[in-house]
Amino acid sequence: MSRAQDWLIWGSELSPYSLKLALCCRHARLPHRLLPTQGSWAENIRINLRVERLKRGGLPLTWPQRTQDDEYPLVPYLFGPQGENLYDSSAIAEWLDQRLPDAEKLIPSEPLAGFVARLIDDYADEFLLYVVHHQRWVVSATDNDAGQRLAHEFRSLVGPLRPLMARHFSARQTRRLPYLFSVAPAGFQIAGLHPNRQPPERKGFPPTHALLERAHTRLVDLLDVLLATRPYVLGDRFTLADAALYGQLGMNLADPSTAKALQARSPRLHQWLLALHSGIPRVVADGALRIDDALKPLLAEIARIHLPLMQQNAAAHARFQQQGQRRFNEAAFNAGQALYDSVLDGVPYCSVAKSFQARSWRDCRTRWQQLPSSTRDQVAALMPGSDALS
Ligand SMILES: N[C@@H](CCC(=O)N[C@@H](CS)C(=O)NCC(=O)O)C(=O)O
Repeated sequence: MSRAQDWLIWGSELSPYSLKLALCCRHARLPHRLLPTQGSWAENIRINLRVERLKRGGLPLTWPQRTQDDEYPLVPYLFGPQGENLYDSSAIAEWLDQRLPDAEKLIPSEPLAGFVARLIDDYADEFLLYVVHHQRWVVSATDNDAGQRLAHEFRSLVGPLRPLMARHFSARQTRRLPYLFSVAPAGFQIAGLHPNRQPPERKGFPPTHALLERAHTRLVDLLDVLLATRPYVLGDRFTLADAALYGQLGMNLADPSTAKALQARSPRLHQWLLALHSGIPRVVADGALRIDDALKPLLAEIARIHLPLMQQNAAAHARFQQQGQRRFNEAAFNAGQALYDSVLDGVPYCSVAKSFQARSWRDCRTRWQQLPSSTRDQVAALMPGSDALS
């Protein structure tokens, strides 16, 4: 197959959603390259312009359908040889499923397994991002080389400016910590770290470092136990739930302090992430899925953190919309607008209302309402707190 036939992912190994998307493409056997790192100078310029044209509405979006609550990210995007333009790693998984037989679909067609796979995907996309971004820029702040790795990926475009790009990107991601739910306690300092790499506190925002680190510890512990009983999260074959958890937790495989702690504390999970990072998922036995009691700890974690956070965000978003607020997400956060206070897992927090999360929660609740009542009962039996979905 010539390079001209390749599908192109505009993304980065630093991005959990790019890792997730690339793994889904490997699973679907879609021939692809990751740009800019695997692209030529000319290709990278061309694709970069294609991203900008798409964002400005100058090119048709193949999939998904957008709503006013969605926003285009920096990465990832998927571009096809026949002019296809796609974004959003979960939506692309849906799109890839069209080309997969039932027994290999990323989103299982069985109602119970399909719903649970999407719920785990939402939890990973909307909350775990906060946990792993914190692990990189706080817990692994002194030894992560993320900035250099990004500059290396963009070497064909930035040439001698790589060191500048590396520093700029690291400072940027550190500055964004409070927007991504990681707020330092007053006076928090990491010895030996440059001032623009010090994890920030924010006036009026309660600290959340401990909340995120406890959530990380609970998750890696329960996944290490779960993966001792099955090759993939939902059973004997790979699904979107695996891709989503791998995308987020796999991002920290390159962050030394977090990776070392993960290997020591959750060796099976660490090995599982390494295997997905370098390989193609395989179907084990007859690929049966098991939505059973073994999933209760993971679903309890989702009910403990993700469901209340999505509910609180959706309520704040609706409240601000009623008040005529039109700006949400990072732009509002940076302007000190659409901020709300609440409590998560017993910890007070302050955050900005996020329209894309309100949309994700709306879609999740629609899927819940469309489930047969017997399936809702099965979910409720496995996940106390599922009434939050009603
Ligand atoms: N829902 C999107 C999320 C993509 C996303 O949030 N990407 C991050 C990079 S990992 C981003 O572009 N963040 C905005 C920024 O860094 O300015 C997906 O699943 O693909």
